[in-house]
Amino acid sequence: MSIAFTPWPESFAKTYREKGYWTDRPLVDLIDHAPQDNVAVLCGERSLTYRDLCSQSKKLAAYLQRLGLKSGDTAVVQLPNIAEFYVVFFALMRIGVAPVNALFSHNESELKAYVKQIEPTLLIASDGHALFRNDAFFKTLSESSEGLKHALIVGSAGWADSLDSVLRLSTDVSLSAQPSRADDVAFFQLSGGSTGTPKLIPRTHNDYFFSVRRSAEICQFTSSTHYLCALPCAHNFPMSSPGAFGAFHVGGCVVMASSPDATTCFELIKRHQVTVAALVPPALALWLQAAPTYKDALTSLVLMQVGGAKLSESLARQVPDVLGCQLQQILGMAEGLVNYTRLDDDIDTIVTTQGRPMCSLDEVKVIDEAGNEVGANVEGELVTRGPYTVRGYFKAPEHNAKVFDHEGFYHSGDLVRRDENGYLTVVGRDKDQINRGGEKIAAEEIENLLLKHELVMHSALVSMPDDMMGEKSCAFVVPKMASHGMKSITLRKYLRGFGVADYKVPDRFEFIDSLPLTPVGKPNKVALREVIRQRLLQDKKL
Ligand code: AMP
Ligand code: DBH
Repeated sequence: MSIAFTPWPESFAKTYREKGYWTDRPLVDLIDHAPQDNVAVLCGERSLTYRDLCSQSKKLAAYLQRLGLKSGDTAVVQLPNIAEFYVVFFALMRIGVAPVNALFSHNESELKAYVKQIEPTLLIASDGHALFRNDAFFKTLSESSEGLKHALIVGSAGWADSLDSVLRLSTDVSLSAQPSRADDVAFFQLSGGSTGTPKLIPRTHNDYFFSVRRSAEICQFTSSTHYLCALPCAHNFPMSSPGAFGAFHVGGCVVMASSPDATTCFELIKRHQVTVAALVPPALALWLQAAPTYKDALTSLVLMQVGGAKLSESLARQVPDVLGCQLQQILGMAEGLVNYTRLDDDIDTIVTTQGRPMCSLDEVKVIDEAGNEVGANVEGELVTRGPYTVRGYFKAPEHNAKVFDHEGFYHSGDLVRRDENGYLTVVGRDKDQINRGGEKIAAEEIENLLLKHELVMHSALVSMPDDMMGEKSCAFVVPKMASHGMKSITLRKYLRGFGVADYKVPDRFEFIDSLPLTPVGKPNKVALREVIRQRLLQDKKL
């Protein structure tokens, strides 16, 4: 059985195939067709060749098949940056099981929401995460979703089957199952979101494979590429732009870093002669600070990719000198469209723009509020459709009706300017989201939780400027009683009680008597952002 999703119209699919963009191959070909003796993944002291990666993922696939998992089933996976992430991903691909790969920073609230949406059969997680040290949370999850029968845990928690033992002890690799069809859902990508519940993005083999292939080509990945995976491995950027999958596609090597921290990464770069790294701007800023002390550690690095949030021109300009390598900016989204500055672009284009779309069939329009296209260098909203941009979120008809128009264009909520050469520069955002140094927070999700507090009457979450992160989050709260004595710490604790990911807990709370409203009666977030900016100026925090 295949998983329901919004397909591309037949006429588009035909063009994408005719152009050779969709090749009808399953994603597992990324590793099955790679030179098997090459090293695919370096993780701590472990080194896995493509042969190892293939055989381990076959073992796991055979084991899961014996458990009864079948094509069309789904799984929730939450793993840190370890080699098993890829073993698991490709094992699931072999038998047509579609995972949601949660970020390791995700917590009870996010995992519950994913389980509710996809009703998985299987959970694969790590006992390195507090939620999975015992079976309590798994029990809660399986009570809410009756199909969720199986758990596999990395580590030695002892309450579920151990992934390590399956990979070590199992010998049977006989498989009767097949990958899902190439134009069916392969897995779900996560959206940064702007709504109360996080939306899932169904990605097909065909569309994702294309974006990986084309990205690897643009970034000139080869079998000598050593790619440092320092961002959370489940994120679309280090997975596919070109990311680990781009490295696999050309038989290159992925070096796993447990965090983007400069000292951790610099040691790995030196030890494994890393050639390409991908970061969000706050991590880049820390690398730039640390690099002068470690300069000889970075000599192998040829390309530094930066994306996920707006990079300032001043940081961008430092990269070639301080890191001794080339910069590439990327404006991407888990929904699809990815823009790259090209390796042979002039330096001004590289430091001032976020690149241009990766292929000629990416249709990008920049539109005004009335929906009309604006001219070159005029600000407007980026809307797009193309061979790897999805046509709808998973099971979200109402939200889809708002963000996908009748021609199938995805309205990104990003405000951009496009120059005469098609290069995009991000200038703002028209969606209710905070971009905390690349980590996206949907304002509504946190506002809804705050409103559940018995003493909260209204709440509005807005971004506030921050030197390091670009943006942080500030919650304006109107308490029910004027002399409330309510404290930030109370609300922080309250939110943590729901088990939301740490990065979503507001950095600052402001208690006010009423929210300023727009003419239609919604919280006036423009005004609130100005209020907090003024307060930060007063506090000399800006
Ligand atoms: P997500 O929906 O979580 O995949 O996040 C994608 C969003 O991240 C985009 O729509 C942009 O708002 C933001 N983004 C990604 N890359 C950049 C960048 N280079 N500059 C500014 N914003 C970015
Ligand atoms: O922020 C993103 O989602 C993002 C950034 C860079 C992305 O999805 C990508 C590249 O593929």
